[in-house]
This record gives sequence, structure tokens and C-alpha cells, in this order.
Amino acid sequence: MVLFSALFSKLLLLHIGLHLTAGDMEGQNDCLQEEIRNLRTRLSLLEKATSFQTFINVGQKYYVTEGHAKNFEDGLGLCQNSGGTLALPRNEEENQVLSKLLAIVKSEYLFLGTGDRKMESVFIDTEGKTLNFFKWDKGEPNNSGGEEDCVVMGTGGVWIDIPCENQKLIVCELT
Ligand SMILES: *[C@@H]1O[C@H](CO)[C@@H](O)[C@H](O)[C@H]1NC(C)=O
Ligand SMILES: [Ca+2]
Ligand SMILES: [Ca+2]
Repeated sequence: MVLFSALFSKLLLLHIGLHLTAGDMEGQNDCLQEEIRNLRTRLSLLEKATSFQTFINVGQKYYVTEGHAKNFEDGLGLCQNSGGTLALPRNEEENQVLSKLLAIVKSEYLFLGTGDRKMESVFIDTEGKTLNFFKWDKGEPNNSGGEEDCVVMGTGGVWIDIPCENQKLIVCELT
């Protein structure tokens, strides 16, 4: 009886042990699966970004361009077609990186994904949300002539409102 119960408890422990090991492996497997999914997502973003003539990375974001100048509306369409949106820095770091790209491609201005076409002086992003970060140049935005409802980044990373019909470098952001 004693022997039997000793054997039984040994078997029980072995059973629990095996069960735990299987559970552990299942947990590790889930982790690996998720890591693979994350890597796949990052890889396809990287592949997409590097297919552009010029790209630059900041955090989870890539700013990409083929070097074409277009008006704001055409730029919106171009970025939408490539699965992104018009570039719009959300903080100082992103603003600096985007201005670096501007310098790399030796352009003077690039269109940003914001404007105040809906309501004067209320700058919104392409999803209609108000902004939390701005980098206006001195005296901007001045809505010159009452017809400046789009925004470009100029040398040094400063923002300037200009007419939406002007043709400027189009940079998209991919996330
Ligand atoms: C307003 O801004 C434009 C650039 O968008 C600039 O060329 C113009 O000189 C400015 N006008 C005034 C009155 O500051
Ligand atoms: Ca305006
Ligand atoms: Ca202006």
C-alpha cells in the first residue's frame, strides 16, 4: 500500500511535470509566432519603404519620396495610392528627420499633410483631426491674399502656409 501510493505520487508528479513542460512549450511557441508576425510586418514595411528613390526612418515611421513635385490634391492621391499619407511630423524629432530628407533631395519645400481649407486657421490632418505639433516660420501662417490653405516645410524644417495649387515635392509617410 505504501509502495503503491509512493509510486502513484511519483506518477502524479511526472504527469504534472510533463503537463507543465508542454504548457511552457506552447507559451514559447505563441511568443515565437507573435515575434515572427511582428518581423514579417516590419519586413514588408521596410521592403515598401526601400522601393522608393529616397527614404528615411524615424521610430516606426518611414518618410519616402520619388522626388516628384505636385499640387496638394495630387500629392494626397499619390500617397494614398502607395498605401500611405502625406508626410506630417507629429513631434520635434520627426520634424528634424523630415527636414533632413528635404536637404538630402536638395529641394526647397515639401507639402505636409495638413491645411485649413475647411475652416480658416484651424489646421487639421488628412483624417480631420487637429494637430498637437506645429513648427511655423516667423510670421506664418499669414494666409497671404486670403488663399493659403496648405502647408509646406521649408529649409531648416519650418512650416509655411501657401496656396494648395502650388507644385511642391511630395513626400509620403508609411507606418
Ligand atoms: C506671407 O507668407 C508668404 C509665404 O507663404 C510670404 O511670401 C509673404 O511675404 C508673407 N506676407 C506677409 C505680409 O508677411
Ligand atoms: Ca488659410
Ligand atoms: Ca504664408
